[in-house]
Amino acid sequence: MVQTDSLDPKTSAFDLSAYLSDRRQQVEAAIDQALAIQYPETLYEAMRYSMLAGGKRLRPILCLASCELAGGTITTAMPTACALEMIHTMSLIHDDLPAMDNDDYRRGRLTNHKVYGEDVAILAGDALLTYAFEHVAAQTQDADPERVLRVIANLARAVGGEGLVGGQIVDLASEGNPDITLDTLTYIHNHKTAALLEVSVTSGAILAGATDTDVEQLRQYAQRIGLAFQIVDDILDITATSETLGKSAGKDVAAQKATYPSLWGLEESRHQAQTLIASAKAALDGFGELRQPLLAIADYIINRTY
Ligand code: GRG
Repeated sequence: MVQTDSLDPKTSAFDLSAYLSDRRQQVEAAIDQALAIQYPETLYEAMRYSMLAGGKRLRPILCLASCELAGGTITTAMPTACALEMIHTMSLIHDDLPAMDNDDYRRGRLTNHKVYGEDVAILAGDALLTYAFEHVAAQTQDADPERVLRVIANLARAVGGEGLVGGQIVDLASEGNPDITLDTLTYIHNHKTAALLEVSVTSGAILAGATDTDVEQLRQYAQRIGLAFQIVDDILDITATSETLGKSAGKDVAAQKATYPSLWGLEESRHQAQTLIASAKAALDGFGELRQPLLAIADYIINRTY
């Protein structure tokens, strides 16, 4: 539901910042509870260190919003929302390792391996990944088991060789080659970034029992915001500071990575991202008032500063 406390009392317009702040609080409380395990101490400390380090919580919020859009509840979607953040966070932990992007800062603090060592960071990532699936299977309430099974299968596909892992390996193989084609760059980002955003949106809708047609419309929305999100990420790597980003800025140029700005320039990259956001919003035509959060999140993606 679009809650009345997300409406600006003066204008009755949708108040995205109140909405995001409310959903972030709910997601963080659920993550805190899901990870309230004490032993083995170092493992859970490392998992909680990265999971509770802030972050925009975009993937869980998209999942909750699309579940509500399709007539479901926050309670039904919350275990999947938390699982999405566990998978996203484990991918950040592994991405920051010396064997991958080799980064010292993430979400404004030292990376997981800098604090706990590479061995523990790898295992904390592994534990988050596997726990994510257990959490969806064991904790989802008030949803037909067939829907839960579909969500688990879609999640696995979005994360594996046809998703994040596939995108990451092509990305690693392309490093130091600023001449890769637009098709390769788009493959990398559709898999590394857009796949998880896509499954965040479709999972919420599937759990709520949305029709196949509605799930497809939402998939169109998600694919477009997913690619726009990455174009903006590439732009921010050039235009923002490390302090604002909470991670090292300027890494793409330093690693001689092909990016959208390196292929198109900054202005054309902004234009392409704006076009994608407009067509993402158009994909929601016909969903009525409950599409307000997803429309506002699309605008947030293009206007974000970190
Ligand atoms: C998933 C099994 C498995 C392994 C990981 C390392 C790897 C394989 C994939 C890399 C995926 C990756 C790091 C993609 C980048 C996605 C991206 C744009 C992250 C930044 O997302 P934000 O801005 O971050 O939403 P916050 O911190 O706000 O959550």
